Amino acid sequence: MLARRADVCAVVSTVPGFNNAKLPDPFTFNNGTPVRTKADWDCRRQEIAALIQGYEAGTLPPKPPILSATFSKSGNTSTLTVTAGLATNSQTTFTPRITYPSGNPPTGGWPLIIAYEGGSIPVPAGIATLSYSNSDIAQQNSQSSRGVGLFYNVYGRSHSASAMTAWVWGVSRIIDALEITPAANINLSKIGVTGCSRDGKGALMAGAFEERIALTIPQESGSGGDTCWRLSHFEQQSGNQVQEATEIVQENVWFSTNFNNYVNQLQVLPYDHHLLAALVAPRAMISFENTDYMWLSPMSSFGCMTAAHTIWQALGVPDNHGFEQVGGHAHCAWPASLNTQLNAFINKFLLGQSPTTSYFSTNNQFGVVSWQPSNWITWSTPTLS
Ligand code: MCU
Repeated sequence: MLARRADVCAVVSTVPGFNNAKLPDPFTFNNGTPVRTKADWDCRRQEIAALIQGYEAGTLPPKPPILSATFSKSGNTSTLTVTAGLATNSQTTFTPRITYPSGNPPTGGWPLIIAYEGGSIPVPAGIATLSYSNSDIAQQNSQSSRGVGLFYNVYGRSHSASAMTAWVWGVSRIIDALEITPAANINLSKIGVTGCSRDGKGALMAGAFEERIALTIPQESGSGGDTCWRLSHFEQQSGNQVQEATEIVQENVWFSTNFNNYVNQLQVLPYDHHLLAALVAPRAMISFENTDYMWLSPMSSFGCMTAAHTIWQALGVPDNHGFEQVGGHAHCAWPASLNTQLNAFINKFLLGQSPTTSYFSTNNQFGVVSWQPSNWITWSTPTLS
């Protein structure tokens, strides 16, 4: 783990005057100086995290003063009771279920996958699964869900956090709870997170902002997830019917109300979602996409993750970042053809094995557009010392 350098990192939530129609350079600080070392990257990472909160996610509150947990077990299913809040009159309790494998736990406890709304991937043997009811933490039905859910009972209905940011807060409180609950017997260095579609967007956010997550597995997260806003806009302009920022802010409450101010001027955003994914690095991530649904914005996800991959390359761990994009299955239905890639990431990063995780591919079925890297990626990738 790199040393935290918040004291010396110039962290701001906006960059006034920024203007770039191409993808912003991961390796240049807000003030124009280059990112040369891994310690520089740690600062740059903090810059990016603040920008994403500033423009589109709202503020992610830190660990609150009230945090307690209890654990009860019945057969292979157990309940973790998490209480978190600011004061006794502003706290909340939620009770995620954990399903354990049978048999004896490995030394250090069970690996765990936190699955947004239960998840949609086949979890292999030997891994515990926590079913995370993220929609209870922050509802996501329509615009009417703004400020509704357990998170807002603590922080108030008008808190700036988007639903996805509130979900990250809930994941972090679950991990806080596991830390003080040895009876749960979870290996805290072997925690993964997954979710599909809207919950895939959320799983990516959790991996980005919660550094205790070892493996992030967004599935068919589409626009607002492992796609870039600028690339989705280009797809739409070119004739693909994809989801764009302008639509997504009207559909639901996944983003802060502040993001409404930027959806028609994406070039002023000093980040795009290649830098959201970059927050996960050097930790492991593999995202899965489905080209049968143009709405998911397929060129955008491949291009965006290709751009994000340069950060893992710069950190010397390119095989910690995978991407797989196929068709031939319904939205959020898992295609068995991707079991090898999924299991490789789980085996390596949650089960401590040593398979290859060099998986990054697409079927290139991008409708009327194609991915032209030189139109979007303007940086050369350094080797960070
Ligand atoms: C791909 O995720 C979303 C999509 O962004 C929405 O526009 C649509 O309404 O719902 C998708 C989803 O969550 O499907 C389950």
